[in-house]
Amino acid sequence: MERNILVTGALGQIGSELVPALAERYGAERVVASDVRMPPDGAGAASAFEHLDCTKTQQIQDVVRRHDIGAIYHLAALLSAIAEEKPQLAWHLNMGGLYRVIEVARQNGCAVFLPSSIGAFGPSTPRDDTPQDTIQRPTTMYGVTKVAGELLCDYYAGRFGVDARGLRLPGLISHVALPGGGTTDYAVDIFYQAIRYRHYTCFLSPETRLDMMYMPDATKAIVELMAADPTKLEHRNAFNVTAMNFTPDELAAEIRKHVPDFAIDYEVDPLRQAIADSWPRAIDDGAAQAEWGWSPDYDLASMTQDMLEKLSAKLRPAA
Ligand code: AKB
Repeated sequence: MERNILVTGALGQIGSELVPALAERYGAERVVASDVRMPPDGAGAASAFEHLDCTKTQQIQDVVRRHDIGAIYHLAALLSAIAEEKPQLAWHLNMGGLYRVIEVARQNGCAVFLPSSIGAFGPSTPRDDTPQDTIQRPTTMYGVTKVAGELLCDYYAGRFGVDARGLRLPGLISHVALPGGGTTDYAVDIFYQAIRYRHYTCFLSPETRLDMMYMPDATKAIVELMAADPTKLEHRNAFNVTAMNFTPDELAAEIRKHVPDFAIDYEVDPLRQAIADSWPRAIDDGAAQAEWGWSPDYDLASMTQDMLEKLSAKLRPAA
């Protein structure tokens, strides 16, 4: 019989859409959602919800054994800006959580998915067409935990045979759950403000170019990577993946095609600007394309149109 799937950090930006995607592919009865917070409405698309603090080994062990878990999608982590404000907590949660999860995975024969990030690169990395294998000397605590996480997963795969896989995700755009604490969060906030007020004040400068992806593509990438033939995966723990890259100015221009009176101005936040300036402008995801057939469905135009449609419906006052 197939073993079950555990998602940590299930109430976060990725988890809110990954749980339904996993339930659709594998059946809701096989998916267990967990988070350190309690859900407002029960288990949602999963069969069960567990209150789980990933810095507590015993709690992870109990959930994995009780639900006969065979794969852990480990999403619980702090994002870049909040990690830079609270570096000690970021190390404790991002590294301490991963170490405990992968140890429990080793003991129980589970596969592990880990989201890495474009934040795993730093100012000495080539910023355009950033190769899959290149210099990784990040200058943020978030980046330090992401590179260390990639290496830890490689180590557990090589040393203990843990089927650990991962993606270097770009900024993620979603109409379901807010990100909270990231450098790329502007690309979500801007849609809420465009619909509500026709105006947005951006915390990154107009020409800051970063890779981005719409959440349906991100959940597709995660699900497809974990289902991929392991014999074809050379870079199993840290595939560059992207779908588009743009600047705040270019995103505002695209929104203006649908909301003609939308205006943007800029009040640059030095912390988040410095983080963005240390990241690549455009990464090369050729290895993901070659090794497991990665191909996104959404570009800037189709993402913008879908975001505005879905968010307008969500934010419309009830009749
Ligand atoms: C962040 O901005 O921290 C994340 C990321 C790119 O990893 N969205």
